[in-house]
Amino acid sequence: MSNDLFTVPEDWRKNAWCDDARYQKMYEESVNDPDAFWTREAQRIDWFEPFSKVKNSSFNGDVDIKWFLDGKLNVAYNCLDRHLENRGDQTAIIFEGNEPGVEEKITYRQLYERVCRFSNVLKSCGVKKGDRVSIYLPMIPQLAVAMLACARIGAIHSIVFAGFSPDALANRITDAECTILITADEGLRGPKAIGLKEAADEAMDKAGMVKKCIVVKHTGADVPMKAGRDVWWHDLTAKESTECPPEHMDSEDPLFILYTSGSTGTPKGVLHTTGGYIVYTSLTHQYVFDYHDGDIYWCTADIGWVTGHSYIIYGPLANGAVTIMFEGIPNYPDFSRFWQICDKHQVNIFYTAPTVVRALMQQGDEPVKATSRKSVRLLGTVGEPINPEAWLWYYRVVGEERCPIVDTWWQTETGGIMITPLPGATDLKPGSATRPFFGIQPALIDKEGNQLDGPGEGYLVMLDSWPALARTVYGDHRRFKSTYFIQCPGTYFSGDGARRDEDGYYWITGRIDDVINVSGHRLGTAEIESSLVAHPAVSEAAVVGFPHDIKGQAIYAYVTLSSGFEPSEELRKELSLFVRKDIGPIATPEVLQFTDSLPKTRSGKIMRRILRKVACNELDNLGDTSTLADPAVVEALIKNRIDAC
Ligand code: 6R9
Repeated sequence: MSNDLFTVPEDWRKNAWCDDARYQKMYEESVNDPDAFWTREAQRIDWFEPFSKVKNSSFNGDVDIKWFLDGKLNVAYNCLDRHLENRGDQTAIIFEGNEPGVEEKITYRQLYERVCRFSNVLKSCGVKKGDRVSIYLPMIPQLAVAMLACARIGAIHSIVFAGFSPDALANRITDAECTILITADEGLRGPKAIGLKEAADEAMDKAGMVKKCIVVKHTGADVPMKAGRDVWWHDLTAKESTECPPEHMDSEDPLFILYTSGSTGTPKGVLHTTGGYIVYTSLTHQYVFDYHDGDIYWCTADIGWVTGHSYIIYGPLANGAVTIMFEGIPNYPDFSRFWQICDKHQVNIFYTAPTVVRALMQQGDEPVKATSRKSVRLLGTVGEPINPEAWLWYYRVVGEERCPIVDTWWQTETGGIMITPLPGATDLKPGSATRPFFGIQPALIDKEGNQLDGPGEGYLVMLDSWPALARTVYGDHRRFKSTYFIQCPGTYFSGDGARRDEDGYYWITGRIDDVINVSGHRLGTAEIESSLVAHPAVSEAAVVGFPHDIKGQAIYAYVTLSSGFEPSEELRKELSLFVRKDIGPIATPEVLQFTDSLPKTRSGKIMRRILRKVACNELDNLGDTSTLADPAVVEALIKNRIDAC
């Protein structure tokens, strides 16, 4: 990967929450004396009743994980009520609509009142502590209100990304046994309106168990309302009071369920609990993003993903931050939109995904340079490995070499950021998520389960628990154990591969099921993709392995081209040679297919499983394709596939 080192700028070292000496000291304390560390850090949260013990957790046997035992608290209280005295009139959420010019600033007091009102609505619909509530909303303020209202009354929210299909929604409603669904008439994504109520109706027909559907009037589209079941959000809230006492929750009472797909089976309902989750998301939000009072913070994720849960809503609001919720997409009305929003709201901290960075990079520098971005002082990425070329473009063009980049590695299951630079403490290497956060003990293991010392490459595991770790898979604790805790007994198995270099920095190499073994040489798909996208003609690339008689596995590369380049036999040869030169002959793609787009989930992750099936000609068995953003992409891939098996 890249050998460049970007040292911590002097002003960052001086002004950040944490310089390197402080990082070392706090990290050591966090692993050597976790009781002292977490007892202190938990004081950032207001507890109705103090906890009696920091943790009681075991990765063996039945895998029982408990943090801040017997503590009583409420997450909505921590995100709202406690801020009213000192920052009631401060903005909590800046809503930036799909259309430029549509915006709303919501203060902590206003948010508090709306949440209380909606908490009373939920109660009058019969929702009680422990009940599951399904939420299928676009990125509008009511989504934040609905989540916090659930947290306030002790209901467990299960948010389903508004881009998911009716089938996906129905499955999630059924799995979590939700009798309440909250949706909107329509969502807006750039020039398109998405018929959410229509999709919700189809899902409710399938799932059957929904008794009440609360509908937000967002675009005003005419939607059918089923008598006795469907009710308007504004009708219900109008009648309710703006006071609602927060439920006293135990630290280990569930806060939310969020579905995530793994390499096998149906999506898992990952369950997070109350105390540990809010302590950890608040702590990471402060240190990783170096959040100071008054900063304007923007995470571009959708709240339908864990990144939005932890770093648009819970972490930032627990810290009394100003957090932006953006409804639209990066290229509407044009490719400058993100940077225009940064200028308009004077954003200081900007957090997005590598796929977005690459898509914007493909458009060249002009859309970025047309804006100022002077307010921005920190950039972040999450979701997949960022190739050094994209990192450098983000750093040079977007951040004008002034803003550190925090490449944050974590997962739905981990609840919060695990491996990451701290901007005032960590020298950066493009493509590396660098070092563990406080309390996190990563290790690398080989195929036999032996722990590796020093530099090396292996499976990434965690040796001990941390406060925001998921506690179970909803309704299936056995699956929780078998997915994460049996591969290397006594550790949490992340499913990712990683390399550790001489400085102890971690480089995530991708999901371990993405490793390709060519003639006995292990190659990370990320490595080859990174090489391909370094070529100016390549916009995006995805590689998979397919069975090969002699080599065991060979490499099938799917490539989308940058504008101005056309597929040709010459270019195909040139790209193969380029990778061969960059990594070595072993990494030369056997097959290279040009394609207009890659199959992606709606959160932008490339669905390699489908690419593997296409490469292996297993076309009658593509598996679950319900999470695809655009199913038409797969048809085009199949039509143009190159037979090499
Ligand atoms: C937060 C989130 C988790 C998987 C994870 C890994 C990949 C996330 C990454 C990264 C390299 C990073 N991933 N962040 N890979 N560098 N900074 O994305 O959660 O949707 O559950 O995905 O994403 O493969 O295992 P989730």
